Amino acid sequence: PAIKRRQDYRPPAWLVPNVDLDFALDPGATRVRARLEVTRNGGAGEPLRLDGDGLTPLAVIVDGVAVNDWRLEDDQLVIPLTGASHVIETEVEIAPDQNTQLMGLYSSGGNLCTQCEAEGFRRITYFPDRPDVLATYRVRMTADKARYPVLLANGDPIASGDNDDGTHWAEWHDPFPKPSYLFALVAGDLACNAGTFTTRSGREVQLGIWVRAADLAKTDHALHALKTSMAWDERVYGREYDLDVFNIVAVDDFNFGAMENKGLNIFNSRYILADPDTATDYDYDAIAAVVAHEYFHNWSGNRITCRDWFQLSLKEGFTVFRDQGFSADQGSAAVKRIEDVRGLRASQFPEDAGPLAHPVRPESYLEISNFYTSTIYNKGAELIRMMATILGPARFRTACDLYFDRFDGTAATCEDFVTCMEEGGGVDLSRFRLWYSQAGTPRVSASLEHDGGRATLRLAQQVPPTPGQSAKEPMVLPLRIRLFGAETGQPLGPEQLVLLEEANESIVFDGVAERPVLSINRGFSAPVTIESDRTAADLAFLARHDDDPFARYEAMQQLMLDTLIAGAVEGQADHRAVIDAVADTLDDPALDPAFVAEAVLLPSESFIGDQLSTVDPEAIYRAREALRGDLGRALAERWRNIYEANTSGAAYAYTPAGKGARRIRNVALGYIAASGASDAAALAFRQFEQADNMTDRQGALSTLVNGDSDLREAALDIFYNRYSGNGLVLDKWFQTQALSTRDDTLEAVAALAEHPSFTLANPNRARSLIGAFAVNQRAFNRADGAGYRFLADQLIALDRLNPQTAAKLLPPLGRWRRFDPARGALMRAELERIVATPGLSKDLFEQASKSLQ
Ligand code: DPP
Ligand code: ZN
Repeated sequence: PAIKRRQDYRPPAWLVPNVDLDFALDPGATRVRARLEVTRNGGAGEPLRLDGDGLTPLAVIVDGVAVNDWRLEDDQLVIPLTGASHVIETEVEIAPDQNTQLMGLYSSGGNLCTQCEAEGFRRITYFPDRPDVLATYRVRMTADKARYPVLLANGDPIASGDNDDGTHWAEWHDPFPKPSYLFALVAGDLACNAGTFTTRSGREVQLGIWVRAADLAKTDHALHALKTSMAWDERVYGREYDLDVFNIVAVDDFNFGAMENKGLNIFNSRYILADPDTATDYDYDAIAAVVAHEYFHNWSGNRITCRDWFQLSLKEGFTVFRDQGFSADQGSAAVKRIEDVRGLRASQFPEDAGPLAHPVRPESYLEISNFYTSTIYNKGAELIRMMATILGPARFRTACDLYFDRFDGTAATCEDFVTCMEEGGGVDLSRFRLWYSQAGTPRVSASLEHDGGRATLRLAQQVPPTPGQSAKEPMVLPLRIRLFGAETGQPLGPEQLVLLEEANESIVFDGVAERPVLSINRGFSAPVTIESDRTAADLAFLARHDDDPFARYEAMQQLMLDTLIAGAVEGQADHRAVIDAVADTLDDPALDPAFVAEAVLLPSESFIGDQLSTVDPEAIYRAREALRGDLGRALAERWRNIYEANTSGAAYAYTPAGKGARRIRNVALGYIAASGASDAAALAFRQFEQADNMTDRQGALSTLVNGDSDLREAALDIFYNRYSGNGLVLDKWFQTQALSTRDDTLEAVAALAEHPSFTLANPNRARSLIGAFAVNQRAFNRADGAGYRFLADQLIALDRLNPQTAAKLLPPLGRWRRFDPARGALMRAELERIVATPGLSKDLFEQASKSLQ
């Protein structure tokens, strides 16, 4: 297969200003007729090239005349054309029922829906399927009225009617030129939770959340989140909605979380459906964030799209940054920032340190689906955040306005965005651009010297080599810094924004009488790793006194991490400093319980592993369990008090206070269990039985699942039977068991893969068992390699159905350099087995072959 390169970009030879599509919808055989108005764009003599994937042309008509001088080159339909503009008509037949890849037009739960990003439209009809070809679409659908009473597409509905044969039809028109990846249609038996939103200029928008009738009661949260998002984007970015309708449809089978099709978002049902009995607080938060994300794409993605797929972060990084800002404004901004950094460290940092590392603007790819990564999304969002930090809020807003104004209606590049940040913000970002081209997480070492009244901060940065990039230049790192007096606990002067641009720099602070303690990278202002010479005492001091909540959390994490690393490497460690710091945090009445819950959680096993040159999963597990046990026992009374104090009789409410109480209570339950208390399982089981919400029920189940009490099996059975008809909750049942810390987790997961409720055909289900297991560091990395073999077997099977989802689950196998040679050899053997599999998709081939390098 051919590698695509960024530098090979050429403007399209033909444009398609208008397209009419006519669908005769049927799950077994859908006829698609397309009428394309094409106009030459430069270069005379170029034939028209239309992408197709698995299509066969039934007819090709040029300017009203059937022709046969077309040819197929690979999957492209090539039509010789002589003039400057023509009308091309084609007809194809596709089978939505057979579409297990879930790209293009497919069936889900008896309904028909589409997914076209990145290159799914070519599985529906012949078209120049690239994001810089913008067309206005008119779509006509005909379908059986009893089976598919609802027909939706992009834009506004313009006409509909009934035929004599039991079918009906509808026409939709989208006046905004859009790339083909934003095309969507839905035909189904769906109920609607309807609402309205009036934009600030007075446009009344009809909102609809479409689901199967039985799920209608679970859509209020999503509808509320949509209205809140619409108002937020007007207030914060000055962006208004632009059509008369905005529809969201939830489907159970979906590769992504959701898709921002113009006026017709299609969602994975896990990011729409919620009620207290079935969704956790985390689910509620995620639903609001994803609804906001897809809505925000209407401007950052749809009104301004990407010139080519190498620019994917232009829309994804910016839109993640926007949804992070939205979520921060809905509750605790500090806790949101902590969660986002935790997520970045769990997925992006390992990606940046492994064989699949790539820049935020990649240079090449085999399969674009493999580049919907944490680097494009989450590191991309950090790049926007750094520019916003450098510009400050007012100038950042001016620069965003300039970007939206200048590039509205076009397909733009990351470079266009940075140029607007420069012009609108009045800053020079020449060197900053390295963030788009250099992969790897920079490491910054910081040491602070104090001599007389002067403090000197020495900073050094280094960007590690990544595949294809052995030598790196120093980056521009915005570091928010503040010094605190070690004796008084008071800040020594205001916070400063230091722009570290060289490999080595020193910063001098005068008039520092007291010994200073360094608070650095406050708010996680740059996505880097900080190595400092701060002692355990200094970290404990910051965990108590820092006025930046993120820095306070971070000091605690660093203290825990140092202790855990010592425990893993030396087999034992002094736990007193961590215990004291956790006690102080628990005792501080000024702190928000949601923040406390984050601050007292230990770093994950994999994050501890990421700090070590060779990961020893057993030693890390033991060190972490030892510290958890000591914290549980040393602070036993506190955990009990917190547990009781946060057990209110009041009914479930999704409010910041309710969320915080449930969070800290479940953390306390975890520590009570870790202490080895004899009543821990009974306590968890009581919570499990009495819970009036999924957060408490799943929290209790997770605790029970790690143990070996009889109550474990009882709880799993009750949970399964109670929710056997609810796929989203069954996903939790599979996932909770796949994440268990027990010794027999692999055997349990292998048995679950044979469970009647398990299927690889549904991406959520596959991820809930296979994906969750592969990030369970100790279970997956069993010394005998059985975890690796299990994953490889599952991926090979999944690849035959759904290559995109299979490829997304491969990266844990590529971490072989991080482990001992014996494990490394076992991982490589499985990667080689995957690569050698006949008929492998290019998705999985790209991931596996790159992971071997
Ligand atoms: N649907 C995915 C997202 O919104 C891809 N655009 O990020
Ligand atoms: Zn997105």
